[in-house]
Amino acid sequence: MKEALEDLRRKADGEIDSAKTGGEFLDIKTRYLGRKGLLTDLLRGLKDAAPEDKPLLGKLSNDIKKSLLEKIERALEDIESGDRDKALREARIDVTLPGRGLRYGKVHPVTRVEGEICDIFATLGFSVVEGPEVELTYYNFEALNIPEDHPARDIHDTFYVTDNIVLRTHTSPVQIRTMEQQPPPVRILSPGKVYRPDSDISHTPMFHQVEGLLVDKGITFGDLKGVLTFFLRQMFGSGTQLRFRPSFFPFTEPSAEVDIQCVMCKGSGCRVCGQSGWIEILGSGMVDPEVFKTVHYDTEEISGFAFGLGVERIAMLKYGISDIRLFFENDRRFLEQF
Ligand code: 2U9
Repeated sequence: MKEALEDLRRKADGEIDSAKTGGEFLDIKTRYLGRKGLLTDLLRGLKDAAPEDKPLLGKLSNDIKKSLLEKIERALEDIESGDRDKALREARIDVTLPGRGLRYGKVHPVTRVEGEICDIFATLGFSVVEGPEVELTYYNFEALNIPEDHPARDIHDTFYVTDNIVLRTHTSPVQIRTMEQQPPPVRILSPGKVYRPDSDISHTPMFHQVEGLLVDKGITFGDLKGVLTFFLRQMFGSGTQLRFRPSFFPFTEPSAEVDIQCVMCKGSGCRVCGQSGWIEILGSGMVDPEVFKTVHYDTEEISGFAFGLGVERIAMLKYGISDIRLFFENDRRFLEQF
């Protein structure tokens, strides 16, 4: 039996020496040391050995088992760490490579144009005020002399929250709230989001307005013309030609819409200006005395003018954008151009 054990050790050592892959080593382990393995088989014959040989044979078979196991485990560990080294070598990081460039965010074009508008009026002493976007119908309509049956109050033109609460359709309620709280003179600008149920190439259900209000003793239509001419020439260039057209708004009397000469064709007529050579840019007028009465301003003492403009419309003209919806799609290819 001793020879059989020594034989087995030699054979197994030989196989271990020539094995290469993890699979081959595992196969040797099963074949020699497994439950039905060659060494296990031999050990079954130990019970028939002479009693005086048993301790020696038992020790020898244990030594063989231990030595084979050690060799196989060490070989398997070497293979594993070799695989690890290879994987690490292949996944090597070159720390000298330049990093991927960071993509910086930028101010949204609408926010940028809104800021430019406010900056121009700030040079004329206007200060910015803000107010709620969810507004009472009193401030959005009644206080602005917009009658109960006016089409602007229709559910097709206004988002109603309840019968007397709306999403503001203009920023004018901010001016009413300001006048309620302070006596004249007033020289304010109210920029912000407004809401109207409209959606097409030139309308979105939410857009941005900037409105202005100037109230003092002796304010005339001449002041309105001077301030708006200054603003538009700052915004679109000192040579910009303007025209004031009579119009109507419930909250101003008289009222005027202001056109600038088309920024695309310089007045010769194109698709953008509908061949007229002019583009409507803002609405304005002298504040209607009815509006002053609701805030208890003395219409014998003071007068004022107001104006309103759509920020997206100005941004579209400034940057030559033909569809207002592009501002709100958050497509980086669009936004990165500004
Ligand atoms: C008070 C009194 C009067 C604000 C005004 C306009 C004319 C106007 C439009 C421009 C494009 C709205 O965004 S738009 O569709 N606005 O034409 N807005 S006068 O008049 C006021 C405001 C507040 C107390």
